[in-house]
Amino acid sequence: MSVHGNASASQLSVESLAQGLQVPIHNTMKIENQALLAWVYEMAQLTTPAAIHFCDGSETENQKLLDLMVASGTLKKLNEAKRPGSYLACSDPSDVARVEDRTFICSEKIEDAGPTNNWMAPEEMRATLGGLFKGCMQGRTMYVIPFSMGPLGSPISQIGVEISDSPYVVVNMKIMTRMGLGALQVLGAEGFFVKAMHSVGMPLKAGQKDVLWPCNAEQKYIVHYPEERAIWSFGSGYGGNALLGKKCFALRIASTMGRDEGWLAEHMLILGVESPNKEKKYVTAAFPSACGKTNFAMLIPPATFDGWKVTTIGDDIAWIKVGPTGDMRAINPEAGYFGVAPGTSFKTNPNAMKTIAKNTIFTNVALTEDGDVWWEEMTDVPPAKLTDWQGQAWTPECGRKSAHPNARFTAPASQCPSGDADWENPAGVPISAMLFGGRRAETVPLVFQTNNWAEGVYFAATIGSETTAAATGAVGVVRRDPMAMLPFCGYNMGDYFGHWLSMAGTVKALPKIFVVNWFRKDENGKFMWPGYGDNMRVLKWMFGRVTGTAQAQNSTLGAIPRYQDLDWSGMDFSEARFEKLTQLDQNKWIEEVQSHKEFFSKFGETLPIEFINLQEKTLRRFKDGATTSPGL
Ligand code: TSX
Ligand code: MN
Repeated sequence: MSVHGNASASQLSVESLAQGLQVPIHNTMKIENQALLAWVYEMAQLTTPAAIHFCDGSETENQKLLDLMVASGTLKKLNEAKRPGSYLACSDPSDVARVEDRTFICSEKIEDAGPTNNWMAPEEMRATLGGLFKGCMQGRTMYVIPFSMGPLGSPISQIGVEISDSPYVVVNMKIMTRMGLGALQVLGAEGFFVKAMHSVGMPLKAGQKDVLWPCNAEQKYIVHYPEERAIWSFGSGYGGNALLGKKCFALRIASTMGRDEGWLAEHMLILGVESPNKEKKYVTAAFPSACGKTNFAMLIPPATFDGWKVTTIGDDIAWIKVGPTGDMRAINPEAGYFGVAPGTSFKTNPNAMKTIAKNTIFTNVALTEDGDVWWEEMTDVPPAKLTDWQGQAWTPECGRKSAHPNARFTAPASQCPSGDADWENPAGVPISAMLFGGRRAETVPLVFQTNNWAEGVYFAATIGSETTAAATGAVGVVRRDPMAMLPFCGYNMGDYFGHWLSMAGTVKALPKIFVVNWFRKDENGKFMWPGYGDNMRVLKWMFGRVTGTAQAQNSTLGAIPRYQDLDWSGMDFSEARFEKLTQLDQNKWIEEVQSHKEFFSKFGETLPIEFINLQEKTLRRFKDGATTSPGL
């Protein structure tokens, strides 16, 4: 029987699927969406699972799956007194991070993927994946996971359905998205959904014993069909490779939807800043990896900032649409935090530590003797004995890291103490400012406000971080990461820059754009700015720029605060040091702007002409020794 035969003579249902496929279906429910049922039918025929489970998203279902994985050894239950409702998963050592070299954008035309994405012709990729997925769920349960990215029913939200053979994926999607019956209800009989197909790529022959972390060491593919709005992921069970609502959908597919429909899907945190007189402004911020996005999203102001509050909407992704009044409205499409554990501590991020105090899934961290978790820099003094992420005995003297550097926590956003009252507002929050920054030891000042939208977009497109020895061997080379979207833009980044510029034509109240750099170093190689909570001083200045109360001086780049423009309460930071932290070195900036041209050259024809003009104008200003810029 095929889905076009008997089953389609009448309406498809979960029961008719079970009948047609001759596969047991756990957890039957009424599903009206015929396109969904037909797709599940087709995918089950392709992958031949031993059973199908339609996820309802209930607490009962969640606990059953957690118990199942504890019984199989995939999860360890943590000490209920110390870390209630929490679990530890340790992955295969070959499956610990996103695989960018195995990530593909399979648009019909190669130009639509652009110079920064891997591309393969859709037909060719379909043939490859058809072979890999054939029978790949043998001996496993196929989970059908309906989810909403964004609050249920919000006009900014989108529905997806992930099919996966990993119960670990289900329990993570339960935290990271609005998963289950609620999403199905929003989908309804006719609704559109993004198809997200996932397999760990390790079928089990009859009688074959499973491993603790199934994956495919030889073959990994993270594939996007932007025109079809479809995702196919094979061979990995980890993070963004497997939790397809996050990077694959909410960034790569959604950025393409945004291009087509006039909105933005961005790799940005969203936070609220509230003043003592309860005035509130929302800002987004894009930083490349290892800049502390989650820390900034959950920032706690210095004790002397009486009445100032920072509240968290999200730490990773923002979907931004033009609101009814012409402002930019942002939602966090996620419902949880999938954060890097190492480096997270009560010193660096108390709000994150409280968020992960319970109901959290940890992946690749170390296990303490009393059944709790630990990772590097969580405490000043490491425990005397641990079991490391690979299950080996660990002591502080052993010379190895106890947690994998990319170890993660998956925790419900609802548990974040700094959570904004409107973090689930279906209308989103109005964005007044957008911040862009990277790790730059030199050249880039602590902060500047760009002169206008186009110049802001230009500088956002040139942000980046200096490489460390570990990454490339070459130290101090700037690796540019436009809008922190280099690995996450689902289409040609030249077109993406053009899309950003075009927002000026549709948004009445454009956010102010700021460039920040928390990582400038002095001649001794020491960080000049203490960062963390003290970044509130910069946030307060930006708040003032938005509300019209903060002063600045004009510079070659835009508006830069003078010493007296920042609130220094409770802090000892000399004016001379601030001058050094914000000064623009003419020669370094000539080099910097010249290197923008080189970077932009890779985008060829698709690069907006405005960028070329701005590059030339900015370079001219620095070469002329101008200390001001027009247009503010
Ligand atoms: O997250 C960071 N932020 C943003 C916080 C709101 N980090 C950690 C980055 C790696 C994930 C930072 N590191 C920040 C920062 O603002 N700044 C720095 C650099 C720095 C590191 C240590 C010190 C100071 C600055 N220590 C002392 O000053 C004692
Ligand atoms: Mn991210």
